[in-house]
Amino acid sequence: SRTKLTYETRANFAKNPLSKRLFTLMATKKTNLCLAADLNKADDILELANKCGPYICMLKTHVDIIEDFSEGFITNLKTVAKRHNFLILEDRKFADIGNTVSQQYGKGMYKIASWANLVTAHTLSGRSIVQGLKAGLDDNAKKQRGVFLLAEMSAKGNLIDEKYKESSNKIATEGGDADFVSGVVCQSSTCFGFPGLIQLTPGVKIDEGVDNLGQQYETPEHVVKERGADIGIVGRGILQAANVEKAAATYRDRLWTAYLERVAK
Ligand code: 5BU
Repeated sequence: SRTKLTYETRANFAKNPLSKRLFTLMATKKTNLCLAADLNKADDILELANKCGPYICMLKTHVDIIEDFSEGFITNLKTVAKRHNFLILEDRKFADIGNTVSQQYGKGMYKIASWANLVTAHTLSGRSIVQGLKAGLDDNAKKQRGVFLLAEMSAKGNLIDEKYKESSNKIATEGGDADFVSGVVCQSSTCFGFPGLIQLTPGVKIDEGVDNLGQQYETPEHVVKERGADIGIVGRGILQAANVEKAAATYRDRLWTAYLERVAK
Protein backbone atom coordinates (compact mmCIF):
# COMPACT_ATOMS: atom_id res chain seq x y z
CA SER A 1 0.00 0.00 0.00
CA ARG A 2 1.02 3.64 -0.46
CA THR A 3 1.76 4.05 3.24
CA LYS A 4 4.73 1.64 2.99
CA LEU A 5 6.39 3.66 0.20
CA THR A 6 8.95 6.41 0.85
CA TYR A 7 8.22 10.01 -0.11
CA GLU A 8 11.07 9.80 -2.66
CA THR A 9 9.33 6.90 -4.40
CA ARG A 10 5.94 8.53 -4.23
CA ALA A 11 7.26 11.70 -5.86
CA ASN A 12 7.63 9.62 -9.04
CA PHE A 13 3.92 8.78 -9.04
CA ALA A 14 2.74 12.36 -8.58
CA LYS A 15 0.70 13.84 -11.43
CA ASN A 16 0.52 17.30 -9.89
CA PRO A 17 3.81 19.26 -9.94
CA LEU A 18 3.19 20.60 -6.43
CA SER A 19 2.72 17.18 -4.84
CA LYS A 20 5.93 16.09 -6.53
CA ARG A 21 7.68 19.18 -5.19
CA LEU A 22 6.26 18.67 -1.70
CA PHE A 23 7.20 14.96 -1.54
CA THR A 24 10.75 15.89 -2.57
CA LEU A 25 10.91 18.79 -0.12
CA MET A 26 9.79 16.50 2.72
CA ALA A 27 12.37 13.87 1.83
CA THR A 28 15.28 16.31 1.59
CA LYS A 29 14.35 18.54 4.54
CA LYS A 30 13.26 15.53 6.58
CA THR A 31 10.03 16.95 7.87
CA ASN A 32 6.36 16.02 7.46
CA LEU A 33 5.08 18.72 9.81
CA CYS A 34 2.63 21.38 8.63
CA LEU A 35 2.16 24.27 11.04
CA ALA A 36 -1.33 25.78 11.27
CA ALA A 37 -0.49 29.46 11.84
CA ASP A 38 -3.87 30.40 13.29
CA LEU A 39 -2.92 33.81 14.70
CA ASN A 40 -4.73 37.10 14.17
CA LYS A 41 -1.84 39.54 13.67
CA ALA A 42 0.35 39.54 10.58
CA ASP A 43 3.58 40.19 12.51
CA ASP A 44 2.85 37.34 14.90
CA ILE A 45 2.47 34.95 11.97
CA LEU A 46 5.75 36.16 10.45
CA GLU A 47 7.57 35.76 13.77
CA LEU A 48 6.13 32.26 14.21
CA ALA A 49 7.04 31.31 10.63
CA ASN A 50 10.60 32.54 11.14
CA LYS A 51 11.03 30.58 14.37
CA CYS A 52 9.39 27.35 13.20
CA GLY A 53 10.41 27.55 9.53
CA PRO A 54 13.38 25.16 9.84
CA TYR A 55 11.12 22.37 11.12
CA ILE A 56 8.17 22.49 8.71
CA CYS A 57 7.43 21.44 5.13
CA MET A 58 4.38 23.68 4.92
CA LEU A 59 2.75 26.63 6.68
CA LYS A 60 -1.04 26.62 6.70
CA THR A 61 -2.89 29.93 6.80
CA HIS A 62 -6.46 31.09 7.33
CA VAL A 63 -6.00 34.46 5.70
CA ASP A 64 -9.50 35.62 6.68
CA ILE A 65 -8.66 35.57 10.41
CA ILE A 66 -5.85 38.13 10.04
CA GLU A 67 -6.87 41.54 11.35
CA ASP A 68 -4.18 43.60 9.65
CA PHE A 69 -3.79 41.82 6.31
CA SER A 70 -1.78 43.70 3.67
CA GLU A 71 0.15 42.99 0.50
CA GLY A 72 3.29 43.66 2.52
CA PHE A 73 2.44 40.74 4.77
CA ILE A 74 2.31 38.44 1.74
CA THR A 75 5.63 39.76 0.44
CA ASN A 76 7.23 39.09 3.82
CA LEU A 77 5.63 35.66 4.20
CA LYS A 78 6.95 34.63 0.78
CA THR A 79 10.43 35.78 1.81
CA VAL A 80 10.31 33.69 4.99
CA ALA A 81 8.99 30.68 3.02
CA LYS A 82 11.90 30.98 0.61
CA ARG A 83 14.44 31.45 3.41
CA HIS A 84 13.32 28.31 5.25
CA ASN A 85 12.16 26.30 2.24
CA PHE A 86 8.52 25.58 3.04
CA LEU A 87 5.32 25.82 0.99
CA ILE A 88 2.25 27.90 1.83
CA LEU A 89 -1.20 26.31 2.06
CA GLU A 90 -4.21 28.60 2.38
CA ASP A 91 -6.89 26.51 4.10
CA ARG A 92 -9.73 28.34 2.34
CA LYS A 93 -12.01 25.31 2.02
CA PHE A 94 -13.65 26.54 -1.20
CA ALA A 95 -17.14 25.10 -1.59
CA ASP A 96 -19.11 27.06 -4.22
CA ILE A 97 -19.86 26.69 -7.94
CA GLY A 98 -16.90 26.89 -10.30
CA ASN A 99 -17.50 30.44 -11.46
CA THR A 100 -17.63 31.81 -7.90
CA VAL A 101 -14.68 29.76 -6.70
CA SER A 102 -12.62 31.02 -9.60
CA GLN A 103 -13.19 34.60 -8.39
CA GLN A 104 -12.72 33.78 -4.70
CA TYR A 105 -9.39 32.20 -5.61
CA GLY A 106 -7.96 34.90 -7.84
CA LYS A 107 -9.77 38.15 -6.99
CA GLY A 108 -10.94 40.13 -3.98
CA MET A 109 -8.76 41.46 -1.19
CA TYR A 110 -6.63 38.38 -0.76
CA LYS A 111 -5.80 37.28 -4.33
CA ILE A 112 -5.05 33.83 -2.91
CA ALA A 113 -3.99 32.35 -6.26
CA SER A 114 -1.13 34.86 -6.49
CA TRP A 115 0.67 33.65 -3.35
CA ALA A 116 -0.64 30.34 -1.97
CA ASN A 117 1.19 27.38 -3.47
CA LEU A 118 -1.70 25.20 -2.31
CA VAL A 119 -5.31 25.59 -1.19
CA THR A 120 -8.01 23.33 0.26
CA ALA A 121 -11.50 22.72 -1.17
CA HIS A 122 -14.63 20.80 -0.27
CA THR A 123 -15.94 18.36 -2.89
CA LEU A 124 -19.57 19.17 -2.10
CA SER A 125 -20.15 20.88 -5.46
CA GLY A 126 -18.42 18.07 -7.38
CA ARG A 127 -15.72 18.17 -10.07
CA SER A 128 -16.49 21.74 -11.02
CA ILE A 129 -14.74 22.90 -7.85
CA VAL A 130 -11.40 21.80 -9.33
CA GLN A 131 -12.31 23.18 -12.75
CA GLY A 132 -13.24 26.51 -11.13
CA LEU A 133 -9.87 26.78 -9.41
CA LYS A 134 -8.01 26.02 -12.63
CA ALA A 135 -10.15 28.39 -14.69
CA GLY A 136 -8.54 31.58 -13.38
CA LEU A 137 -4.96 30.43 -13.90
CA ASP A 138 -2.89 30.65 -17.07
CA ASP A 139 -1.05 27.54 -18.33
CA ASN A 140 2.16 28.40 -16.53
CA ALA A 141 0.43 29.15 -13.22
CA LYS A 142 -1.52 25.88 -13.41
CA LYS A 143 1.77 24.00 -13.11
CA GLN A 144 2.69 25.88 -9.95
CA ARG A 145 -0.49 25.39 -7.99
CA GLY A 146 -2.47 22.54 -6.49
CA VAL A 147 -5.45 21.72 -4.31
CA PHE A 148 -6.05 19.40 -1.37
CA LEU A 149 -9.58 18.02 -1.47
CA LEU A 150 -11.41 17.34 1.79
CA ALA A 151 -12.60 13.74 2.12
CA GLU A 152 -12.97 13.64 5.91
CA MET A 153 -12.93 16.11 8.78
CA SER A 154 -11.60 15.91 12.31
CA ALA A 155 -14.67 17.57 13.82
CA LYS A 156 -16.91 15.45 16.01
CA GLY A 157 -20.30 14.79 14.40
CA ASN A 158 -19.31 15.97 10.91
CA LEU A 159 -21.68 14.91 8.12
CA ILE A 160 -19.22 13.18 5.78
CA ASP A 161 -20.12 9.50 5.18
CA GLU A 162 -18.47 6.59 3.31
CA LYS A 163 -20.12 7.40 -0.01
CA TYR A 164 -19.03 11.05 0.09
CA LYS A 165 -15.52 9.89 0.94
CA GLU A 166 -15.44 7.49 -2.03
CA SER A 167 -16.79 10.10 -4.43
CA SER A 168 -14.18 12.60 -3.23
CA ASN A 169 -11.50 10.01 -3.90
CA LYS A 170 -12.80 9.66 -7.49
CA ILE A 171 -12.57 13.41 -8.07
CA ALA A 172 -9.01 13.34 -6.73
CA THR A 173 -7.86 10.46 -8.92
CA GLU A 174 -10.00 10.25 -12.07
CA GLY A 175 -10.67 12.59 -14.98
CA GLY A 176 -8.79 15.34 -16.73
CA ASP A 177 -8.48 17.62 -13.71
CA ALA A 178 -6.83 15.15 -11.35
CA ASP A 179 -3.48 16.66 -12.35
CA PHE A 180 -4.41 19.75 -10.31
CA VAL A 181 -5.02 17.71 -7.15
CA SER A 182 -2.03 17.48 -4.81
CA GLY A 183 -3.66 15.37 -2.15
CA VAL A 184 -6.52 14.70 0.19
CA VAL A 185 -7.31 16.06 3.66
CA CYS A 186 -8.57 13.09 5.62
CA GLN A 187 -8.34 11.04 8.76
CA SER A 188 -7.71 7.48 7.53
CA SER A 189 -5.44 5.49 5.19
CA THR A 190 -8.49 4.12 3.35
CA CYS A 191 -9.40 7.57 1.95
CA PHE A 192 -7.46 6.91 -1.26
CA GLY A 193 -4.91 4.43 -2.62
CA PHE A 194 -3.04 6.33 -5.33
CA PRO A 195 0.57 6.81 -4.09
CA GLY A 196 1.05 10.08 -6.01
CA LEU A 197 -1.35 11.95 -3.72
CA ILE A 198 -0.45 13.31 -0.28
CA GLN A 199 -2.57 12.62 2.81
CA LEU A 200 -2.87 15.70 4.97
CA THR A 201 -4.24 15.07 8.45
CA PRO A 202 -5.26 17.73 11.00
CA GLY A 203 -6.25 17.04 14.61
CA VAL A 204 -2.74 16.22 15.84
CA LYS A 205 -1.58 16.85 19.42
CA ILE A 206 0.84 15.13 21.76
CA ASP A 207 -1.82 15.27 24.44
CA GLU A 208 -4.68 13.61 22.55
CA GLY A 209 -8.28 14.49 23.40
CA VAL A 210 -10.76 17.16 22.34
CA ASP A 211 -11.21 20.92 22.55
CA ASN A 212 -14.50 22.47 23.65
CA LEU A 213 -15.69 23.12 20.07
CA GLY A 214 -15.67 19.61 18.59
CA GLN A 215 -12.03 19.24 17.54
CA GLN A 216 -10.69 15.69 18.09
CA TYR A 217 -6.95 15.02 18.53
CA GLU A 218 -4.71 12.00 18.02
CA THR A 219 -0.97 11.70 18.69
CA PRO A 220 1.66 12.18 15.93
CA GLU A 221 2.49 8.45 16.02
CA HIS A 222 -1.15 7.42 15.75
CA VAL A 223 -1.99 9.63 12.75
CA VAL A 224 1.10 8.55 10.79
CA LYS A 225 1.17 4.84 11.64
CA GLU A 226 -2.50 3.98 12.13
CA ARG A 227 -4.30 6.64 10.08
CA GLY A 228 -1.98 6.93 7.07
CA ALA A 229 -1.08 10.62 7.41
CA ASP A 230 1.79 11.76 5.17
CA ILE A 231 1.76 15.22 6.70
CA GLY A 232 0.47 16.05 10.18
CA ILE A 233 -1.10 19.47 10.71
CA VAL A 234 -0.42 20.96 14.13
CA GLY A 235 -1.85 24.25 15.35
CA ARG A 236 -2.45 24.77 19.05
CA GLY A 237 -0.08 21.94 20.01
CA ILE A 238 2.67 24.35 18.92
CA LEU A 239 0.98 27.76 19.18
CA GLN A 240 0.14 27.36 22.86
CA ALA A 241 3.52 25.98 23.89
CA ALA A 242 5.77 28.09 26.13
CA ASN A 243 8.48 27.78 23.47
CA VAL A 244 7.03 27.43 19.95
CA GLU A 245 10.36 26.67 18.33
CA LYS A 246 11.07 23.79 20.71
CA ALA A 247 7.53 22.49 20.27
CA ALA A 248 7.87 22.57 16.48
CA ALA A 249 11.14 20.62 16.74
CA THR A 250 9.45 18.02 18.96
CA TYR A 251 6.48 17.59 16.62
CA ARG A 252 8.82 17.36 13.64
CA ASP A 253 10.90 14.65 15.36
CA ARG A 254 7.90 12.59 16.41
CA LEU A 255 6.09 12.81 13.05
CA TRP A 256 9.27 12.07 11.12
CA THR A 257 10.30 9.11 13.30
CA ALA A 258 6.80 7.67 12.93
CA TYR A 259 7.11 7.97 9.14
CA LEU A 260 10.53 6.26 9.14
CA GLU A 261 9.12 3.43 11.24
CA ARG A 262 6.12 3.14 8.92
CA VAL A 263 8.19 2.69 5.77
CA ALA A 264 10.90 0.50 7.39
CA LYS A 265 10.87 -3.00 5.94
P1 5BU B 1 -5.43 22.84 15.90
O1 5BU B 1 -5.13 24.06 16.67
O2 5BU B 1 -4.24 21.87 15.83
O3 5BU B 1 -6.69 22.16 16.34
O4 5BU B 1 -5.66 23.38 14.39
C1 5BU B 1 -6.08 22.55 13.36
C2 5BU B 1 -6.11 23.31 12.05
O5 5BU B 1 -6.51 22.41 11.00
C3 5BU B 1 -7.09 24.46 11.99
O6 5BU B 1 -6.51 25.49 11.24
C4 5BU B 1 -8.31 23.90 11.28
O7 5BU B 1 -8.97 24.88 10.49
C5 5BU B 1 -7.71 22.83 10.37
N1 5BU B 1 -8.59 21.67 10.15
C6 5BU B 1 -9.02 20.83 11.15
O8 5BU B 1 -8.69 21.02 12.30
N2 5BU B 1 -9.81 19.75 10.86
C7 5BU B 1 -10.21 19.44 9.61
O9 5BU B 1 -10.89 18.42 9.38
C8 5BU B 1 -9.77 20.32 8.58
C9 5BU B 1 -8.97 21.41 8.86
BR1 5BU B 1 -10.24 19.93 6.86
